[in-house]
Amino acid sequence: MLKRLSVLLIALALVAAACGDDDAETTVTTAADTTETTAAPDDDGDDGDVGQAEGGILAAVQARGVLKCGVSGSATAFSEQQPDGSVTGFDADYCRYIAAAVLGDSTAVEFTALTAAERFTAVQTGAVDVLIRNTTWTQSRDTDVGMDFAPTTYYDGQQVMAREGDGFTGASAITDLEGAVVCTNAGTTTEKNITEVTNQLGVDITLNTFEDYNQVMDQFIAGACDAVTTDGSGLVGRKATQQPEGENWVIFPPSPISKEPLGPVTGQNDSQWLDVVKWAVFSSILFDENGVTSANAAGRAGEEGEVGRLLGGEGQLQEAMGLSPDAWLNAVSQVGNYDEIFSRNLNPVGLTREGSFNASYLFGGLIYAPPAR
Ligand SMILES: N[C@@H](CCC(=O)N[C@@H](CS)C(=O)NCC(=O)O)C(=O)O
Repeated sequence: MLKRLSVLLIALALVAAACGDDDAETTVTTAADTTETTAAPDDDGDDGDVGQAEGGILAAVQARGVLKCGVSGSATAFSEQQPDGSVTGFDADYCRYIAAAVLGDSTAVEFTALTAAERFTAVQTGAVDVLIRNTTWTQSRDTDVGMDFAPTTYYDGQQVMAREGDGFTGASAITDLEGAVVCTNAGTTTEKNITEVTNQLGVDITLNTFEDYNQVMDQFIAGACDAVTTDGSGLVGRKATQQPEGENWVIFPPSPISKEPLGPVTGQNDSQWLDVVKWAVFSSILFDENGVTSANAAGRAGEEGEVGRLLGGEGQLQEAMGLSPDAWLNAVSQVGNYDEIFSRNLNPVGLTREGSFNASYLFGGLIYAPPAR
């Protein structure tokens, strides 16, 4: 049933600082803040659902036939632009998973490389439909900055990387950074955490921030930074790909200085679209829990119960959310379940699930999805 909703859009005021970061003083006024919404009663007599109106992002993606996905493009193993222009990685595969679910084609993705500082403005302006870019779920981003967060796909935490030759080890502490030049990228939780933690500990560092992480690493390799800091996964990826012969980079402290739950992001107040992105992630986790893989999904479609429902059989729920019954079948067949996506992209740089928060709850981790029924 079509919902009718007349929405008077008063200018969407995007007062984003030049770097578009998420500091409290950067006010991003969202449609919801400046909109007078008249929800006309629709045919079923309710008030109409804000966010499920005609013209939401789901309808736009279906009409366009392409998903616009914002990624980093230079985050090792998460989203890396290859010389031929293709984008590989864990985050890139989640873009493909959503495209396969919504459009039946995992290749129907237009990737946009975004710096950390650009990313939320890109969501607000509609330049991307979804942002999957090592993005930490925080209170201010979820509220003031105008974002909505899908479930966490990677539980991370911030650490520091420095040279063993400078006296650092994997057991080093933040206090060992006294007097160091520490570098990171702008518009991140990273710069705030390191500032807060060093202030709390009374450790004197010089923090230099750059627009993108390639610049940060160039400065580190050139010796202009004693240490770099970001999400642990990013440091592991950079060490695996950029550590020069004869040098040993060490990552510390053993216990990260912050929580960085990373996952897909949509613009706030489009709950139908958020549901699609959310359940795309959940379906990939449920397939992992149930041993449904890219190789066996088609053969398991006739099963009774949760697996059958997810794969489009009797009792399927995909149609009710605006997708085709075989949405998740297409996604898992073309891209794989959570474990396949994780292992394919992250194992090669040394990131593994076992014993980490990213293990399934069945093995003591935090990767858990609500039931599909
Ligand atoms: N998770 C943090 C940090 C995100 C971030 O920028 N991470 C770095 C390291 S993984 C990155 O994506 N670098 C790649 C780039 O700058 O393109 C946040 O959401 O603010």
